[in-house]
Amino acid sequence: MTEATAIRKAELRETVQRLAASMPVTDMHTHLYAPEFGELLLWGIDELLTYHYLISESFRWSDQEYEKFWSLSKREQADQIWQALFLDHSPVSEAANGFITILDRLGMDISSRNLDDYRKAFAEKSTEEQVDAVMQIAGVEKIVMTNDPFDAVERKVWEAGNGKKDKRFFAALRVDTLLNDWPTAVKELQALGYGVETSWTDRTKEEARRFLNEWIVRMDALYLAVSMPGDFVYPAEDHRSKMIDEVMIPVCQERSIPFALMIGVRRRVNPGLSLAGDMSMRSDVSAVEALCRRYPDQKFLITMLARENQHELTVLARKFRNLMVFGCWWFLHIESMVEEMTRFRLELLGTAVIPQHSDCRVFEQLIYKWEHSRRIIGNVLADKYERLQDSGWQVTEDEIKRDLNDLFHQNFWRFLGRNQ
Ligand code: HDL
Ligand code: ZN
Repeated sequence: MTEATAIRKAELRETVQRLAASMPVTDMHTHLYAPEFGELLLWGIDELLTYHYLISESFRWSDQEYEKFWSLSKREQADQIWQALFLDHSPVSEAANGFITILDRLGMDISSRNLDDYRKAFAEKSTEEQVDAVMQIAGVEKIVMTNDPFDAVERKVWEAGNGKKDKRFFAALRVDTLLNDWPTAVKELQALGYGVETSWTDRTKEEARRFLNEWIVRMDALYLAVSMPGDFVYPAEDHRSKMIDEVMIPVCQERSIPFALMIGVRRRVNPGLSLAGDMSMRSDVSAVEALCRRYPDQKFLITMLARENQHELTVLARKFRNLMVFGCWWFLHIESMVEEMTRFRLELLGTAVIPQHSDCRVFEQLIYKWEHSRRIIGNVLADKYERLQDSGWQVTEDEIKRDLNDLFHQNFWRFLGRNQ
């Protein structure tokens, strides 16, 4: 080992943080859209302030009727949330703090606290300019969307052949309705010309497979995705197991794409909060174990929502190489949980994990979600490299870059079997 390539211990942490802050990212699960998707791409101050995370937090300070809030304009809702979470109380939550990070990195005068000035500054940008600026600041090179053919607005974009114009954006085919609301799926599929019926006939299975195949091809979908309630059990004598075994796995195998399961949501525990009313719940990791064992040639991207499931899921990933654990999802995308999960994931899996995705819904969120995560992941990595150095193992700058590139980009594309 030449002296030149070894990094002195005193510079190691700074080197890791510098590289972690600038390593290009593939954000493998978001609710963002390419500019071609028009109104589906959310950005700007009022969308940021009415992010469902902030809506639920603002109600902690308000006894306003839910209906009253929902009857307000988006700007009025944003004003109300700004007052409650930023002016009346310090913005210390991850989502509120993140909003300030966004304003600062976009060059706003944070000391003014003048929301209308911020609105004016944002209004000077076009959608394309904001998308380019945010991806550059956040260091995000590639974005995987969440794509639902049952969404009429989105379907039009794909049918017009505009879904794949921006090469920075990739599709994931979202199949929640097929798994979690079959009666509705039957109606939607029939309306789209697929000969399915509620009863599980051979024709129904064939037509459901045709639907998935056609949309995977149309979108060039990187993976099939579903979010599952925490009470998901597998195998079971139920619709979900039949849909997974007889439709989804065969199609994923045919198309050689992973199946992503995001497990542990309990939808609408407080219906008055709409999208902000979902809750997390402990899930059964043995369902994932059963899938990975039954289908050793099928790749599974898995994330779970309950903190209590994280260590067990990470241990399971040691047993199944077709299981790739990803992200600190939703209520786990907070600094304390990202720190805790990243630490034991590296300690149990080395760098063979996808430590983070953003789950962004509003474009500028990329800035804080990735800045906060990069800092934490870099810090945990630096601890591990320092311990190696104490034992005489000299980590080089090239090796740090390789490890960070694996974590932020290459592990995902390698798992897909695609080079990017
Ligand atoms: O189901 C999902 O993909 C979740 O990420 C939900 O969209 C959730 O509402 C969310 O935005 N989490 O960050
Ligand atoms: Zn999501």
